[in-house]
Amino acid sequence: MEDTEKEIPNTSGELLGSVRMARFVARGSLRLDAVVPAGMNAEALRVLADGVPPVPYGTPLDQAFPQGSFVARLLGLPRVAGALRSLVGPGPTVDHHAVHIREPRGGEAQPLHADAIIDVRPDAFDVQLMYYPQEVTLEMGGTLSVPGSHLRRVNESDTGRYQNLAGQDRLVCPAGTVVFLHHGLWHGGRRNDSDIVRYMFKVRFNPTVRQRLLWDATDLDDPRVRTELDAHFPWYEQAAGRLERYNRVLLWRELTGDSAFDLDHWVTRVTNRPRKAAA
Ligand SMILES: O=C(O)CCC(=O)C(=O)O
Repeated sequence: MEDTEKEIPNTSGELLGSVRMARFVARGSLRLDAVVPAGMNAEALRVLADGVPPVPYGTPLDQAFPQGSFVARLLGLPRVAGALRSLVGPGPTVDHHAVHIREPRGGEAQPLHADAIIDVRPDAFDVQLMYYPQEVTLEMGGTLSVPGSHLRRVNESDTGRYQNLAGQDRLVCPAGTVVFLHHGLWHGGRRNDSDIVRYMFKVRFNPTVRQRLLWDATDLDDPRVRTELDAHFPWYEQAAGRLERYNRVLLWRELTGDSAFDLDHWVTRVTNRPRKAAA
């Protein structure tokens, strides 16, 4: 594909550092509180109520939303653009987008799910941006998500029978918050028990470049990178989330190109296939 980087409306923005990338790899999400200015949040309530025209699957980002439109400006905000570029690189395509409206005192909580079908890509991932133009209170039923669940691959709502999991996160956030989710993260909209309509705008992005060292990796050797990658989440079974830590190592190796990286020898042990003949 032609290098369209210079035409992309969002610039490289403010790139993430390695510690935040490692946190994303461990948690499966990145939260940017109140990154969208108040004026744009007020505008968003009108724009989202009117609906955002659909775009065909796989539309290059620079062609998906008209220049100067609300969504183009949202995605061009330096911290939003920088996070997106750090995660999926320059020139992503828009998989799809949707305005999610949860009516006041209406509807039901969504079952816990991962979007789309099981997607086990070990060396690439999509991200979903979720934008909340209003302050979201607990009553408004913010999006539920389960930190660290994204690498436990499930088919859509296989997880729907789980009502509550230890350590789950019910989003409560200030207006203008943007959250990026790894495509595999288990999540679901909660019931809105307030009198206020709750809006959320979601866009899924597919990378078009290899997801390797796309962030500001000058702090790659910071010891907090390893601490983040080793994070434990309360829903893991007794074995302390070995499978999750194992899968994080695989992903971190892909993202950095460091094929020797490991935590507690897990991947080194499992990938050990000596070829040397015995003397
Ligand atoms: O409404 C929400 O908070 C989340 C909805 C959602 O992510 C979904 O429908 O997949």
